[in-house]
Amino acid sequence: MPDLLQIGGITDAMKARLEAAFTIHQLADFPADKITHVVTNGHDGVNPDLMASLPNLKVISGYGVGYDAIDATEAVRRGIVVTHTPNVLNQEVATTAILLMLSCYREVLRDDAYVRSGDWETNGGAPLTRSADNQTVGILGLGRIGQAIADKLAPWGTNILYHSRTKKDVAYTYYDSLLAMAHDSDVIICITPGGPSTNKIVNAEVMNALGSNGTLINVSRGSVVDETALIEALETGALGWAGLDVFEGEPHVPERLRALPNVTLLPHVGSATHETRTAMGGLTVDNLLQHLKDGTVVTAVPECAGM
Ligand code: A2R
Repeated sequence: MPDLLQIGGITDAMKARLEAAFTIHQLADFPADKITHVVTNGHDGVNPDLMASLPNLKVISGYGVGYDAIDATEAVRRGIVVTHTPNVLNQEVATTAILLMLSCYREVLRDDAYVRSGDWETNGGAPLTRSADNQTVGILGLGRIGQAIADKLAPWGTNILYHSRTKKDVAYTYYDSLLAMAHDSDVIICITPGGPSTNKIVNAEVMNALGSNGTLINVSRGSVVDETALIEALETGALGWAGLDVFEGEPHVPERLRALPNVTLLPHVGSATHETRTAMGGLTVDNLLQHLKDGTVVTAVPECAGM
């Protein structure tokens, strides 16, 4: 059987299908020259030294849509196909983005604490919150997931703006400047890929433009937001609220961020439901098994599309 290197965790269902087709090796001990396939995830990816040490590697199958932890250009140069799991997680990540937005607007964490502490009984009704209806939401990255977010927000009477590198054929308002979009938005939702081109593009200037009544939601990658500037803006009130599923040095989250009352923090669970992870795991394995069968894959990353 061909040899597969497993990086990070996989589900029992993935393991069962992979074991039937491959000899699975773990990072602690693997025969570098025999490995032809790798299964990994968006967080761990494949580091450059490891890629260089696997002379017979043919496929890297990523469990997740983001592949910024894999150097796809270098993989192409080495003749390695990289795959990911687009589309099957669009709805789930969109739900997570909206969950964070609603949590910020309706102060879900504050009010939950209000009930649990007994304050409701002692002090009476909780302070009022803000309506999430009829807001202007700027989507940073109107791709597959960004579009799903826009679709889910439409029934809320939302005015949708978006910024991406290219204008799309959609009815929403395009901004070629993120800063200008931030000026005009009540909420910014980040859903671009990570990597050098988006590194810290949500900077202090963008947060100031979003303003003290503004809300920043990040379900993309921690690297997209300047986290130090974010903490500063939230502490001073230059930015009103933040809902974050991803962090610069995750799973480490700075103490100053954890101490803030105006944030909702999630442990990178954008796609983490049983249903969606089952679909993602299925596609991750399909890519590997199809390659064994006929040398093709189901969902190559764009850089590898022509291989
Ligand atoms: O390249 P464009 O114009 O199609 O825009 C893409 C946009 N984008 C950017 N926008 C502004 N500045 C950039 N430097 C930049 N780079 C990319 O992000 C596109 O609208 C969007 C990405 O959409 P998709 O490729 O369809 O990705 P998907 O499946 O929506 O997932 C987005 C990310 C993943 O890479 C993970 O990091 C995360 O969501 O789960």
